[in-house]
Amino acid sequence: MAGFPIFSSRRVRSTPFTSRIEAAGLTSYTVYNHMLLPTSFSSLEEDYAHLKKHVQIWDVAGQRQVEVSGPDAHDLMLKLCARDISKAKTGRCYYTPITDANGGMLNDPIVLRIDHDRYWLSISDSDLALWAAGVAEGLGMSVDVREPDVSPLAIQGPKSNDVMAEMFGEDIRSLKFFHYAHFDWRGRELLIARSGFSKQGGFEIYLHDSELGPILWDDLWEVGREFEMRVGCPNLIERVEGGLLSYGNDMTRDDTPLECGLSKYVSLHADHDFIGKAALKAQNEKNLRKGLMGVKISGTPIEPAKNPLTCRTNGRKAGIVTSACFSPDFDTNIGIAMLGNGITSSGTQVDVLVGNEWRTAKTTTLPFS
Ligand code: THG
Repeated sequence: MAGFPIFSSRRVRSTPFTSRIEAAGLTSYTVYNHMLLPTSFSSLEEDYAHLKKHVQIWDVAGQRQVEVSGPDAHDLMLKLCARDISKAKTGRCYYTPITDANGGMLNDPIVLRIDHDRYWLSISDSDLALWAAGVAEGLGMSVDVREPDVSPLAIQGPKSNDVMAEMFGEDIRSLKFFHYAHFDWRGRELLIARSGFSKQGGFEIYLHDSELGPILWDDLWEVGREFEMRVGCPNLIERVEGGLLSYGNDMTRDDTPLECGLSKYVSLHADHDFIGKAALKAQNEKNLRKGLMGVKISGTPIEPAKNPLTCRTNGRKAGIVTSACFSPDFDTNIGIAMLGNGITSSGTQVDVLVGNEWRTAKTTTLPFS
């Protein structure tokens, strides 16, 4: 993949782990929440094969936290989140869409209830703090919205349990998916969740003090040695296979969570109103005009594209492929597509423009299986 160097600054922020990932052979970056996020080390295919077999350490500090605290924090969260988190418990993580008044996707964070009046939203790539602060201001709520010094570090892959047990003790093996707890490290407590942007299993450490980034990294690195741990990052091939959606790529403000296949995280029958609820209810009653699906694209392996690929059926525009790559395990090109024009079922044939060549493709359900 061709590209240009990227210069960081106060705007394009480095992370507490930047020195370590650059020393370990980083080959490309993207920018996520105004922060550097690694996108490849060896190659997309090698990183992928290693992630599915061993264990990797990921600098995902770009998954910034928006902290909402104060007397009206809970009420503000109910206004913001499409998922009903009115009974959210501390020690749990909740994946939830956040929508504007039209039901358009603004973000899809993981919500952590840190205390009864304090939440963290572990955000995807949009300025959610501005939205949250604006909503709070407009409603005259008494809350504080800010970005705390918290940087997630992920340990992902089938051997992640072994690395984490060696580092933090055997108890961590019983931590359940999307639960979090505190674990001792060098005389302090680290918040650790069983979560992460892969389907290979793993953990996320929410480091609450940037200064400790390199020390935490080095300690994990030392422990990981015997488990063939490598540096990695969210992997395009693995996440497309698993149907993990990337905000800004697979979905934008032009799409609703219902169109994105996220309806199980939308609570249209909750007692309270959230922003976007009325619009989503109205949409739910009609048929959806478009929806996210998987596609298998024929022909030789394709390179990940900078822009969405155009799709058509019977010569008419049918939508776009938003993420695509070659999957070694499925031995075909796979993609995530937002398709309309009456395409709703799997097994439908569409044509996809790759470079200047029309390829045939077939729709499937997500995740790929
Ligand atoms: N971890 C943390 N913060 C994040 C991400 C993360 N913020 C940005 C981005 N990723 C948010 N997007 C997602 C999308 C999917 C999932 C997590 C974050 C995910 N989904 C599970 C799945 O699809 O299997 C299901 C979750 C559930 O059912 O509750 O894990 O990765 N800290």
